[in-house]
Order: sequence, then structure tokens, then C-alpha cells
Amino acid sequence: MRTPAALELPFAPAGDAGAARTPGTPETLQPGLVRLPAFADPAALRAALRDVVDAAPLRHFVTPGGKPMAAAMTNCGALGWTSDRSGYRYSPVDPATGCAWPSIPTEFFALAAHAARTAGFGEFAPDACLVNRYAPGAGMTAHQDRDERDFEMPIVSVTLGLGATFFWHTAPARRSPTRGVRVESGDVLVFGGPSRLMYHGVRAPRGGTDERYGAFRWNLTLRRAG
Ligand code: MD3
Ligand code: FE
Repeated sequence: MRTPAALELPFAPAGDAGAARTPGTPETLQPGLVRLPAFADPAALRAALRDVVDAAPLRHFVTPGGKPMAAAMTNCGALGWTSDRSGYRYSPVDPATGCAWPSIPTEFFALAAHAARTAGFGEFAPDACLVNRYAPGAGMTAHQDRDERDFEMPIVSVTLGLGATFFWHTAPARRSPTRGVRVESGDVLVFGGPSRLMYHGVRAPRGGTDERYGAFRWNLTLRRAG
């Protein structure tokens, strides 16, 4: 029985074949910020992502100020990032159901550990994976990620579907110069060390349709939160 949430999914039917891009050389954009072009295989992650959003449907969290966030979100892992009128926090349960989040699919976990190692960080065992789904016109304004317990751990970000421009401030202040990088489906960014607390955000994707992930940019953000 398919739930209404499952019916909203834009995933293409199985069996379509899109040409995978060739993985490129790791690129250090600034100390602690590494881009791994085409490091992930979008085709190999699609079924696992579908299972996650079937188990914990996407929703628009409300900010502490009361505005719904532009990106639809859900989580997998022991902890999931949430927001409501009382603030941002990591929760072991989905506030919509009171049930534990689905666990991190082994494909996601292995990808994140491999990406962190390839980017020059040590062992990385994420316990939280935030799924962000952006429609054209939906972006994320500049912010810091500081709800995690340990800022020594890197963060791994995986883009699937439509591409977008990721931007960041080059010093730990909002009023510092901005740089940007284009991220396409399968690209992975790893943030750590001196880049861990920098302000960052993402510009809304333009229109288009990805053969597997529909008219959306999907982002997996794997973190050690607890
Ligand atoms: C840079 N998500 O969920 S990638 C977020 O594309 C978030 O969905 C964006 O920022 C997205 O918080 C950006 C992930 C990211 C995560 C943590 C960072 C970028 C980061 C920490 C420091 C610098
Ligand atoms: Fe962030």
C-alpha cells in the first residue's frame, strides 16, 4: 500500500539508465573544504533514499520565528535535526510520529566514511543524516551548523538530482567575502577543521528534471551530532 507521501515522490521508474560522470580529482576549495566531483553514484542511492522518505515523510519544519523552511526535510540515523517554535535541536524520534527515525542506509554510511577519508579526515561514523529536498526557487540562507556536540568531526554533503550553487563565507563572520561552487548530482562536499563553522547556504536550483530524482535537488548531510 503506497502512502500519499510515497505518491509525491518524483523518483523515476526503475530501469532508466543515465550516464554516470567520471569521478574527478579531489579539490580543496579552502582549508577544510573539499569537493569530490562525481564521488557518489546517484543510481546506487535512489532505492535507499526512497525507503527513508517512505518511512519518515518529508515535511517543512517551522523556524523559531514561525516561518516554514523552504526545503522539505526528513532524517535518518540515531539523531535527526528538527526545528520548531522552540528552536533547533537533534531528536532521537520523528516529532511527527514519536517513532525513531529510520536507520542510516549502509550505502549512505559507507559513502560518508569513504568521502571523509578521501578528503583527508580521519575515521568518520555519522549518527545523523538530514535529507533536504529543494524545489526550484527554494534555497537556504547563510547559517552556521552548530547544533552538533563535537565540531572536530567533519560534515559530508551529497547532492542528488538537480544541481545548484553552494556558497560560503570565507571567514567565520557573516560579513566576510563570499565564494561559491557549483554542485551537480553525485558531487560530495566535505567540511571540517577550519571550515567547520563557516557560514554557508545554497542558492535555489533552476528548473529542470533529473532522470532519477525528478524536479528537485536532494541533499544528504551526514553528521556526527551526538
Ligand atoms: C558548510 N545544507 O542542512 S550542504 C544544512 O545543500 C545545509 O542542503 C545545504 O547547509 C544543502 O545545514 C548545504 C551541507 C553543509 C553542511 C554543513 C556545513 C555545508 C557546510 C558546515 C560548515 C560549512
Ligand atoms: Fe548548514
